[in-house]
Amino acid sequence: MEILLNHPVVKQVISIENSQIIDRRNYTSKVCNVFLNRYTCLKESDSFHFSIDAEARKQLDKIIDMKVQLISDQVPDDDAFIQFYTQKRHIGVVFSGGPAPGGHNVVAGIFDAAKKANSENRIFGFLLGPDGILENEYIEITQEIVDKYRNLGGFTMIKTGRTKIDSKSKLTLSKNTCKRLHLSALVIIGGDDSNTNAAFLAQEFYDEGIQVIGVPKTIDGDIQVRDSNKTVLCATSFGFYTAARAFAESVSRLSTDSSSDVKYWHICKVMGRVASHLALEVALQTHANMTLIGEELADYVDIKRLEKAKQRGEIDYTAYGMTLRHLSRVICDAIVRRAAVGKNYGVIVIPEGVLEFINEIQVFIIKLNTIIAEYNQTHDRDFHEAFPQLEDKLDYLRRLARSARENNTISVWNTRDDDLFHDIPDFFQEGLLMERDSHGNFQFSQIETDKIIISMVKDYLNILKEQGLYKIGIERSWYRSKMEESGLDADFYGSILFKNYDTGAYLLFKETIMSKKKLVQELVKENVISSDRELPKIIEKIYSKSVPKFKNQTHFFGYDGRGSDPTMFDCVYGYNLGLAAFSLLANKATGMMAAIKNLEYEFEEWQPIGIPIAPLMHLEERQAKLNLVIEKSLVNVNSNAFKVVKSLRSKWLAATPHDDDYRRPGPITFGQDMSWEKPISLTLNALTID
Ligand code: FBP
Repeated sequence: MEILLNHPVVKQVISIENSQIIDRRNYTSKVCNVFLNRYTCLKESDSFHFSIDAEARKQLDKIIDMKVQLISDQVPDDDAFIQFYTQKRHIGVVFSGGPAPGGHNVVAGIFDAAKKANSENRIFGFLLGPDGILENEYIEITQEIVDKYRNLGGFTMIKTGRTKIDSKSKLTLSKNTCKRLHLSALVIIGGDDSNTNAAFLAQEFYDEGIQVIGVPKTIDGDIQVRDSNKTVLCATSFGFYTAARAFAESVSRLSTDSSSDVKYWHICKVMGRVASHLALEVALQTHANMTLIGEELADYVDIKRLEKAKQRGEIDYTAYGMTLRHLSRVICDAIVRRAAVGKNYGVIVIPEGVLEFINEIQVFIIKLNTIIAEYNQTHDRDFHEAFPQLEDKLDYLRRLARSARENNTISVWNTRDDDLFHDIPDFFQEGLLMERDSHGNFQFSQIETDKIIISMVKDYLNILKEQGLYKIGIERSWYRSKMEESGLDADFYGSILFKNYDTGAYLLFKETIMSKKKLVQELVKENVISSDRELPKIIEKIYSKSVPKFKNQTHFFGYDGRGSDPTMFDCVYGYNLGLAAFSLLANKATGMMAAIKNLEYEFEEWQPIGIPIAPLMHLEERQAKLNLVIEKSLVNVNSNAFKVVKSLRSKWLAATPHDDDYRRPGPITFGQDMSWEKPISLTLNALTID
């Protein structure tokens, strides 16, 4: 064995190094022009305004009036500036929340810029996310460590975690750690909640002179910053594009497979906790047959239902918003339409957060969030510890509802809620009652959204099948040739069997012919065969071909794409964010988010900036309390990207006899000489159409 393992070929093929990884490590990112200069400074801009929340002014008074800072190379010619810029610093960095491709490059950017300013600067990486700060667990980031992870995915260098620094004692622990390490600055690389945290830390550390800078990270793409005039300051977070491309590649491969063996519907759930940005980008990248966009469902109005109610002189409020039942009907309609042209296969993309936009589910999520949070606030034990099993939780809910009825009090959970909740499958009940994350967010990735939707779709397809409305269209030329081969008159039988024999390129059996028995009855009725005669074999064969079998495969694309090596876009974006973060802290900024304005345009137009975080905050209910948080950006249904997807929806559904319109984005590639691409949604949204 030893000899085999030491064989040079064996050693080579099982090595964890390969040319791709080596190329990635050796690649030096392009930098925005300002960073070519030895020093950078900040120019305060008065062009951008925010409407400030009164509570944010109250809680974050020390950092609320900060302005957007443009990073510039027009540095002042004075010693004090140079002295501060180049002073010896200890900088802490931490990843917070889910991994996002490009994160290692942010650290590399901070490291390179810090060493360029002063080779004695030291960078400390807190381990396992904010827990590392609280518990003073860190490593010193060296040149060797940085070079090992350059342009590679994951947050493996120092790992990550979801702990929130949200109490006085945690703020104090964090301050102690920073002081112990003599940190002059802390950089938090995280999502909306982590940047919210960064603002509170900046406020807390302000008097100590410890600066806090945030960096916009999340594959979800829901940190987008616009000022009150809708000017885009940050078009997306780093990591979004890589995850979208990775998901798109898998979805595209499934489109290829599905249109080859033509027997499966692939149901692809893609990550994105609430916002559907990832699903939208995947739609643009792949032209999957159907893509649900949660934000659109929330705006849905059932006009027919409204009109019916109007005739009765009533207003039907339930017509506003989408129900699960209606959503399953919409999906069935697409499946039935494709089947009618012989396509009993396809690909559907479902955003993991879609349930957030479904009326009845949203109500359950809000109510259960409140119940769990209230329980945790009033009891010593956590709700999930107190009620470990589903039955225990259901029992608690039942008691809540019963007590409200018996005491005639208004409760967040009443007997109607309880009855409705009991009608949904166990696994879904379990999902809705699952533990919330440390920020009180519902964990959509843990719920089998696809399974819930597909089980309803299957039920309804069976009904449509029984009604004779779900059938596979039979290609006219195939039908003719088979009938001719059997010596039967195609036209004679055609007008008896099919409802569209005069016009259809794909022939659909009449709705009344929904079983073999009904087929025989029809032919007997038309005096084609006598009741004791057998059905001609070829007619039986043609009929069998028209009977749909709905077969599906479900897939979840999330953690795989999140762990992908970054696209060139995210490598360069991440690295420049790191440089911007250092520039902000070397210029005394705090409570700022490093960002790149004009990300949606050519690289030459990228403008590194600092965005004040406090003015982005608003009050939101979390864990049954109103909290200041950065607002998540959802898909704008008036954006160009959404409008393009909406208007090409029918083309991509391809419920026509023609070919499907699938797009192949191809794999994420890496090469210095390769032109690098950016998200299609960003490009579309940047277009101004008069
Ligand atoms: P962040 O917002 O922290 O970047 O995480 C986003 C995300 O990847 C979501 O898309 C997904 O719903 C969630 O994290 C999964 O969380 P976890 O990693 O805790 O399972």
